[in-house]
Amino acid sequence: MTLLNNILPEVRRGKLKVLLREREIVRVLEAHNGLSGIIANNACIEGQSNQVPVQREFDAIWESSLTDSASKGHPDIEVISFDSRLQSINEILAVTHKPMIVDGDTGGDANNFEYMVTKLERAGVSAVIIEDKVFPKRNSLEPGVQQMLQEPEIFSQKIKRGKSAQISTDFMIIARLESLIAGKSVDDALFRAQIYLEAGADGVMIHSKEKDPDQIMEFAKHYQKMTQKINCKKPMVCVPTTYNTLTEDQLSAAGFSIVIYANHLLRSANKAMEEAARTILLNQRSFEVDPICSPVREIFQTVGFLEVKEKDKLDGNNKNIPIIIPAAGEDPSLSSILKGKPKSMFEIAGKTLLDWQISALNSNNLTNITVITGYKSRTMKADGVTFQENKDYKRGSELHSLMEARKKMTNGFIMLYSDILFEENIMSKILACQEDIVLIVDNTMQYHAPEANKIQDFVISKNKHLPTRRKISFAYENIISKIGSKLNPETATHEFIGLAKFTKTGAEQLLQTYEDCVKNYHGKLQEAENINQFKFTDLIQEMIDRGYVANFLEIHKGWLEIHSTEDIELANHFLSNS
Ligand code: SPV
Ligand code: MG
Repeated sequence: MTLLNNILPEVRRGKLKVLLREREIVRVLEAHNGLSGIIANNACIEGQSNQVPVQREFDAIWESSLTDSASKGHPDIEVISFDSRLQSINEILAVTHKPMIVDGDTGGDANNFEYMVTKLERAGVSAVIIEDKVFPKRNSLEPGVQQMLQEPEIFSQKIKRGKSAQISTDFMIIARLESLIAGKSVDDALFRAQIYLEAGADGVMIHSKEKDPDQIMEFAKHYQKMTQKINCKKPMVCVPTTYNTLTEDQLSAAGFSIVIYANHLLRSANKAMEEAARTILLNQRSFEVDPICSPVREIFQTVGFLEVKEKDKLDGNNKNIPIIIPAAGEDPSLSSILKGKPKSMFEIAGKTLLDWQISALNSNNLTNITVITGYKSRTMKADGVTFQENKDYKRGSELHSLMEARKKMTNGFIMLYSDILFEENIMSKILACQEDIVLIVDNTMQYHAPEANKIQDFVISKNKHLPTRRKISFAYENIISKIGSKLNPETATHEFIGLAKFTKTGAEQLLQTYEDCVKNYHGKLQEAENINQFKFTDLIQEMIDRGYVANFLEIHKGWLEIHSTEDIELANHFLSNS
């Protein structure tokens, strides 16, 4: 079941009347189960008409007695119970959002029909069509079958009872004229049509099994006159299964408001199934049948399995995804303030920088936090985190500290610089990203003069999108082409804030690239003079150069890097008031 087409019954029910007001002709396609329902609901073609782009789709769904019965392996003789029909109807309603017209066969007797009306109306069906034959009816298309018409008075009484049983004004009861099917005249059909309309029918359906549309067209012509005469303009429905050379435009011009393609999904599936079965028998393998089969993945797509997979992936990715905070280095630029403490232990507004980070993570249900320590390792304290020491922190960059926790990265992780404060919603935004590698970047850097002595990680986006207030950036544009602290700030589009997420695949790519660089490179690499100085941003640039895609998620506020006394003052001010 796909949740894409979710709609409440009362919202769907009224849609047919709206369509009848708005469209020249309402185009309806048969469905007999959930899958065919999704196909009827979602089928769409796009093209051009007089240089104007057009989109064409079906407006509504026909729940056919012929195809519902046939899909259950039964003949169309009212042998399938209404409960079983209702099950198919609900199956289709559950996965579609377009209005549905139900083929109600004869509707049973007046009492049966009242129950049918209330159940269909409550389910969200927009209309039921009942035919003026005697129960149990026989399908109309087969020649040589004896067709028993119902007395018009008895049938109109059933219509009246149905109309009085419905609650909403949305629901329609359409009377189906079987005169031509039973070998009677156009006049008989017209005579009955008038009686049924006067009994309260919301429209009529004229049926024929002839290839030649003459009788149907004649009926249509006289129907217009008759409805004018009795001042009762109600929609006319046709089912051009046999006279199918007429186009929708021709039918509309003849006065039809609804055209029903009544059995085509079942018939086409039946033909393909027969052929597939025979082809396998013939070849004793299924290879030859592939061209007439949808790929399994297409079915998965149709029924929402790929959507489920993505959601699982997202949940799985984010379910307590490990957070790794490399906090091993010393920051000599703030030594006078830090007074020998690691920066993470510096107190701002009554809490350490690390505790502020932990709170923002915990409020996003992220509790699997590893902090890589180095400088003054033993003074690092916080509840609810794992400390892991990088004894060799002095020899290398923050990247090598990060890699101390590589065992925790394999199923995906988030890397967070130890010196940034951020609002909780930034973390929820990155959690919602589906790309394999996502770096959070700020797009306001060009409004600030570069700070002296501050090392900033600049980013150039692939499309060099310079942010302006009105610009919308689309997901596919959010790709990093360059990253590094030595890029010219004037050509940079963003600044990396020190927060990045890797899925399982992203982490695999990162680790592979890192290991390859450590093993094979000793001299200068990206902006680093040697492998010891190889930074996180160098590794990302190396990955980009190797063809991996690093995406970015753009923000313009909600974070602060603690780098100077001004930053500390600012943070104190904001956090004291928060
Ligand atoms: C159906 O689709 O079940 C119909 C139309 O009633 S027909 O089969 O042409 O009678
Ligand atoms: Mg039928």
